[in-house]
Amino acid sequence: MTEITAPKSPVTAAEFANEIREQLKYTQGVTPEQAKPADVYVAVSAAVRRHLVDSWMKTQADMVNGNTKAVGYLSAEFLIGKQLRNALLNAGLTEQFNEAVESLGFSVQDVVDAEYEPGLGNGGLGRLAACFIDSLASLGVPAFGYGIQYRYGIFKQEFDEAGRQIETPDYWLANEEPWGHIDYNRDQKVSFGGEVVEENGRKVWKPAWSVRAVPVDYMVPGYASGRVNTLRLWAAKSYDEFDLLTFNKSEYLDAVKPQVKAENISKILYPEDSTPQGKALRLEQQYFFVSASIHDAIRVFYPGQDKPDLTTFADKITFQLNDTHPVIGIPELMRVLMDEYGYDWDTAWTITNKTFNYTCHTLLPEALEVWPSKLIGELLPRHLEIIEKINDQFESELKAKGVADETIKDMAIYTGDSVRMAYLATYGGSHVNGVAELHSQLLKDVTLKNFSDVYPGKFTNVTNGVTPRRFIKLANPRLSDLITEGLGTDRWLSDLELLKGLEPLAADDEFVKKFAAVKQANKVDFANYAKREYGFDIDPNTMINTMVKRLHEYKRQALKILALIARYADIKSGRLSADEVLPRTVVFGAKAAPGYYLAKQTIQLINNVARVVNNDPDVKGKLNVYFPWNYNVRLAQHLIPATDLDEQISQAGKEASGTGNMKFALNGAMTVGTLDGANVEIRERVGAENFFLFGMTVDEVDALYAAGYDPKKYYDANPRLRAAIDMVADGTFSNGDKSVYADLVHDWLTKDWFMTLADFGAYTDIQAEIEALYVQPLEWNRKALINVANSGYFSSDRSIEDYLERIWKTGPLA
Ligand code: 26W
Repeated sequence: MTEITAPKSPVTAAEFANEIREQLKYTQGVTPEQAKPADVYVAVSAAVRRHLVDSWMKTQADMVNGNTKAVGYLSAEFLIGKQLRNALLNAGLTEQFNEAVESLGFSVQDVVDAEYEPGLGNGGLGRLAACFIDSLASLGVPAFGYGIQYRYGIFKQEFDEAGRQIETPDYWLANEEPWGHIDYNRDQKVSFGGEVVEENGRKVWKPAWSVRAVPVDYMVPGYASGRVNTLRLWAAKSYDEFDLLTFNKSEYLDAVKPQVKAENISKILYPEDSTPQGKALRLEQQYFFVSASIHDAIRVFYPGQDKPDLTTFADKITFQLNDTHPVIGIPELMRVLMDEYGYDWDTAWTITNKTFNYTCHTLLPEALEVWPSKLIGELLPRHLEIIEKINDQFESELKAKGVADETIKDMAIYTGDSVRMAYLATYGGSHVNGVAELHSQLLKDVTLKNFSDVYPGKFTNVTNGVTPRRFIKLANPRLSDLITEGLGTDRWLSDLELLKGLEPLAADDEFVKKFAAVKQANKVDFANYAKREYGFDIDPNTMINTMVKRLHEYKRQALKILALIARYADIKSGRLSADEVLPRTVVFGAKAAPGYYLAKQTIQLINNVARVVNNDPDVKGKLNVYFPWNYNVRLAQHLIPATDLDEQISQAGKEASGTGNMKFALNGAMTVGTLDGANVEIRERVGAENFFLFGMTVDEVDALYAAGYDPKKYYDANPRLRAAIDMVADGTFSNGDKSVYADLVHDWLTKDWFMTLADFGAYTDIQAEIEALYVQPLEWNRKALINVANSGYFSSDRSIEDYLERIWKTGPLA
């Protein structure tokens, strides 16, 4: 008997169909006959929301009235993906939805497709935030996600004729968006600029301008927890809709200027990934959402109190700073406590220090935000004063601890010219964590070494995780059913370590064959999807080899594409005979930051390698390359379950964690990867024999840098590498035009900062091992199944449990 614990449906399919009809009639004003799929989508969404409202309200009431500390997850990005399927799952309405929609004469596919994916994040950091709020709700922990409702999300990526990336605006709010509820009555005022004056011996900030922060609330339903939390995304509105005086002179454009300025703040998500741009608007965004959120928390937890006792604030809520983006919250809470509520510095500091914790998501020094003091001074003059004072206090503290003057200088939060947000976060909060074991170790040993020497107790690790609801249950229903069959229960969806129970089944050939059949069916599905959405002709009987992530030099898409070119050259030159070649379909997905030149060249190169290879009869059926544009959560949900081999090939010591790697392992792909980020822990758990490891370690990388790295040596020494680079240089992938990739080639041969060339040999060598296994489907799938069985640790539920225990010191509502 299989034990089913999934949420029970509150209504029958017929009842749900009636609810949809009601919504169509009373909210949208259409009959089912007049309705389009998009109408049905809106109606269904509204109907599901209604099923969640009672739990939502009860969760809020229990949170405010009880004694369980809440979590405020402050993040500039929440890459939540489509909402409908997830809401249906957690409301226990999936089956009813399928039946009801059909009974109304619509196709489920059309209705689901009508939802436009909100792209309110760049990549891993934003998606992690979305997984974390899902897990918090599923564990029953009271929590707010606090962020920004950007009107334009991450750009839509297209490719032009030449294969170059073109960015177009992502106006995701063009049609009715049924999930976000705008709450005009719980707005907050956020101010900027002006000056600080002394009045009666007190500092008073006289700002120059203000914007209205209006919350847009998204329900975050837990899975089988009966709890629904809130994702509160702030939208910026103007106070002076327009300046009437100006308008009367019929200078319309001038009249709407203040409105444009205010509303610009939440207009667009910055698409930079890993290199912060010191732009005023970005600091405005950060302060905007953080200030509104802090005031919102005070409003929520001290309802109706003019003089709340904020010495208890840190017992009501703990704020997690998702990277440096919300770190301006530290001086903001200081300011609020001192200037708005009259607390002295020391009391304010104690509260602030207890309230905040900081997660670092990078190892690239250039990705740690540093703001020019001048900019902070102009935009937030009072905050700059407070930051200076924090820095003074910090220096005294370090002196008292006997830290050397030179080191104190290195550790400065405020240098005079600039403010280092990562240092402010480390000193201003209680805990600092990295996002995988190796990353947390490197933070202590390298990036934040001085801080970890002085405050060793602050540092901890929480390895990232992903939500099994979206990335297994919704993305891969076939595998979900097989897991439930294998384990005899569906409880694994709330306790992913139960997957361990599948391990004995890896010895059962019949079960492994079922597992292989799931993968094969997913590959067929994906081939159909790719045909429908992109016009690609993918052969599902080839190995599907995927590399999806932001395009960045350190992630080394270049390594993959060079190896691919070398393989192509092998076949072309006859070095490899056609029947020696294992047929492979390589799928890339990646967006490059619009101003990141080498990344954009790499995109162009991939597209053109795809064009040449896919049109060459000599390699037909042996090697195909596809680059579906606009990689997003939706595409991930289709592609990951269909993948045989996943690429996690960053230079060791550069990828903080990676979370795609976890999604692939959980969906039964094998991984080829370096000892970097969470790869290390994945390999430890699934077993070295079930992971394709290659490449230099962190220590080897460091040693090679120290010895003086010369990429040209590798080019000279490896004929296959040389042939591949020469083909890029000689115009093979640019219709004979040698100039197109000249800069990329020049970089490889003279700089190659992430040592792509040095790892090329190891990377191509491991391919033989990969292919030898792949031709034994039973053995390949046995190993893939062992990957699934041992990846339960990588549930974001476990990450959240670690945060609760190590950092937040709170738990589920009673
Ligand atoms: C301000 C510019 C900027 C924007 C984003 C700088 C840095 C970032 C992020 C730190 C980039 C990011 O998404 N980091 C990724 O975070 C994931 C979740 O922890 C990790 O899995 C990835 O390894 C890490 O690159």
